[in-house]
Amino acid sequence: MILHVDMDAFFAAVEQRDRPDLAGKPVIVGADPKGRGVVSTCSYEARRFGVRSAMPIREAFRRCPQGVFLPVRMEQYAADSRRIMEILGRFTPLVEPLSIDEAFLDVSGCERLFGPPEQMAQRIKQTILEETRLPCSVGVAPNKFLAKLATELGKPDGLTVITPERVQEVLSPLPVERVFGVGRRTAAVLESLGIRTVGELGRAPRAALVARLGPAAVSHMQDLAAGRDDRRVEPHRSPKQLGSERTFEHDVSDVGEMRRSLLALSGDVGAGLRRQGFTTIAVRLKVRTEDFATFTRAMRLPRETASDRTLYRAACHLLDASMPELPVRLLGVAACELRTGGEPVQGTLFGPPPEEVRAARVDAAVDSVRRRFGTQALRPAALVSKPKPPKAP
Ligand code: TTP
Ligand code: MG
Repeated sequence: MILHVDMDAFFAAVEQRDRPDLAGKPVIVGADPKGRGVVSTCSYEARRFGVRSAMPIREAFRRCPQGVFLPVRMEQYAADSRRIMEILGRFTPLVEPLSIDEAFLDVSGCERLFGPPEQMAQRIKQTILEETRLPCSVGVAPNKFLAKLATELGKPDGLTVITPERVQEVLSPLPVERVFGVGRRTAAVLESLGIRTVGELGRAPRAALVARLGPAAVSHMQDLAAGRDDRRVEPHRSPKQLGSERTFEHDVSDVGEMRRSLLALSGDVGAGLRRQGFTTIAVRLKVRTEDFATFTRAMRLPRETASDRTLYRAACHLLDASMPELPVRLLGVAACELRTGGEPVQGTLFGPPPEEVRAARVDAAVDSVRRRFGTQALRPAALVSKPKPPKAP
């Protein structure tokens, strides 16, 4: 049996816990409501007004002007996340964190210690609530896909069990979009074939689907539609990527300004990699243009790196190679193929080239200054804003 745990309205719930006056109120966490960023998440009270994650924050303000808008306090959420993952680890070592607020647990064989899975799920919910004062939802099912689905069906504050006998009964009536990997475009193709529910998808003749969607996608979808999913819980999987992105105050057409932004973003990503002991072998650039069209471009690097400068160079290269339609609204840089336990960069005969060694030394020095004096203490000169020209006498 697999158990899936996902915190309810995570960032917003942390804010409501830390400020009891916000309990029961529409709380929206994200960017400045007058600015150009997006909603990270919102409380269930705000969801009644149609506010959703990733919605432009101004749209959220239009839908819910009485909402309480708060900035993201990532360090606090990360601290709560660590506590939650630690609690889960007391129940089984087979915990696979999926994101900051969600994890799979393989609970096969835990019955002797914690009773049947449903009882264990109840204890997990209760322990998390007692120790962090945050609500979560739990799903219990024979595999990952169904466990995550069970969590979603029960939200918020849910505990949903899908037993093997109930799989078809639960799956059949659901819209096809609930199947992982079926996005809007695939759903439209399926609809044109008269397929709207998971049950219809499971029964549809394979050949007709393959002609429109290709064999790999169809096998995947029909497996899930039948409730088949044999992915294991992988406890020691490291995160796949680490990125940073920024929405500009004003749409930007100036390439110099875009590069300065890439320099800052690469610095964030590099510092994050080094802090967590990762390197990356690939870099991805994300660009969102004025009309909200979003695209990404990635490249592999000749060798693993955690250096700001190497990340920055790759990001610039990707920007030059894919000059987007201007103006640009958002830029993001991500290290997208992380490695752990990489060799420390050394100047050996067959080691990395001298400029990489120098860059690593600079990064290490910068990191140690920032640890002592804060992240703003040292920045590339290009990012230090010029002093305002003196006023005319
Ligand atoms: P989710 O678990 O997707 O959402 P949630 O916990 O806020 O709400 P629920 O699970 O009850 O539906 O994401 C976890 C956190 O990740 C969320 O609190 C904020 C952050 N997040 C973003 O910053 N941007 C996003 O687009 C999404 C989906 C989440
Ligand atoms: Mg959640």
